[in-house]
Amino acid sequence: VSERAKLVRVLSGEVVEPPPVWIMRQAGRYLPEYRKTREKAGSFLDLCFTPELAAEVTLQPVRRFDLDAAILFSDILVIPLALGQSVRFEEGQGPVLSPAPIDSVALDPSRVAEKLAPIFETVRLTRAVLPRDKALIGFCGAPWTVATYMIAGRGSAEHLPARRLALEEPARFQALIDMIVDASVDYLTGQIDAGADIVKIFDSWAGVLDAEGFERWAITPVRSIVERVKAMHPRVPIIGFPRGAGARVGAFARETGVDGVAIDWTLPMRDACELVPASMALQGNLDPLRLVVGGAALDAGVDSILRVMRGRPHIFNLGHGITPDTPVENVARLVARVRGKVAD
Ligand code: 1CP
Repeated sequence: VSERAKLVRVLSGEVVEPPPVWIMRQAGRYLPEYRKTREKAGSFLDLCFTPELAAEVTLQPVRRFDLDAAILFSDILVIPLALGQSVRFEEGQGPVLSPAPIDSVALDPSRVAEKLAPIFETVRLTRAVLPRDKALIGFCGAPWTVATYMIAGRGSAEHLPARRLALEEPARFQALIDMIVDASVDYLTGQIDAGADIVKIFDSWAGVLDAEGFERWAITPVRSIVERVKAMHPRVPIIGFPRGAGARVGAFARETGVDGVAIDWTLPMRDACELVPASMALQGNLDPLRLVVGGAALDAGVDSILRVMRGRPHIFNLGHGITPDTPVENVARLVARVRGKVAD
């Protein structure tokens, strides 16, 4: 009988001390071994679709820092790609999608699983070598966040193009969201069938929505994905990340059916504890800048989160992704600090 990964235990409501730790965007440019593999692959998307290399970069941070979880190396924007929208990643300026805005009638939902097969192979290769006590996290973007890129064609401040379309042509926007929901269910179940232990839904741009928009475009589509994935895989825990939701994490936690909620660094963990039912796992929420700066700023940030979260089901993480300018030695310091004794 294999040992259940600590992350899985926490997501079933167990308190594990010290808490398990992993880092959002833990495979990436701050790591010299990542930059080397990335160069070998060519483009970022070539790396995502070459299973041997993607599995290698998935494992690199776990090997170096002995983290409690690996997260599949892929991207949320492989969904528009699998639906037939063109996606490129331009050096230094992020993703470019075309044509944009795109309408659901211009997309082809029939070949999503087939197009994503290399990514499922990455999961298989990774799970085969990852120690059993480490969780493998699969993921997708939440439909709202994916739609913001499909409509604007790139990352956009305030996400005005998608917000505007949702208000002006809600039926048309709903059809796009529904198509992303279907594709995301295929993406997640393909990862679970290939060996993912946990899945996470990233709603990185949930915070720009108003009250009605948050219910309709953040909560409802995530609830559909959770219901459908859980109907097939009731024992696989799901983490939601409604970034920027503030006090609305309470509604998100209660209404979507997720097992755990990732908290961004702007919400005090103390507030998250009051907003979210006590049996639910919380993940987070160190400011990534404290990890860049290191030293006392890092230690104080870690200690204060550990103190607040003592006695609650908690997964230690950053409040958003690690940035490329992060010194590698600060990551090692973070992991040691989380696992060491906390001075009162
Ligand atoms: O090689 C490179 O420099 C490309 C940079 C990069 C990486 C390392 C991109 C482009 N994506 C990824 C991998 C990635 N993306 C992972 C897996 C690896 C890991 O976590 O270790 C994950 C989970 C994501 C998720 C993702 N992609 C999100 C949600 C999480 C978040 O950070 O908010 C989003 C919004 C994206 C879109 C995206 N992909 C890449 C970039 C630069 C962006 C952001 C664009 C923008 O800021 O609008």
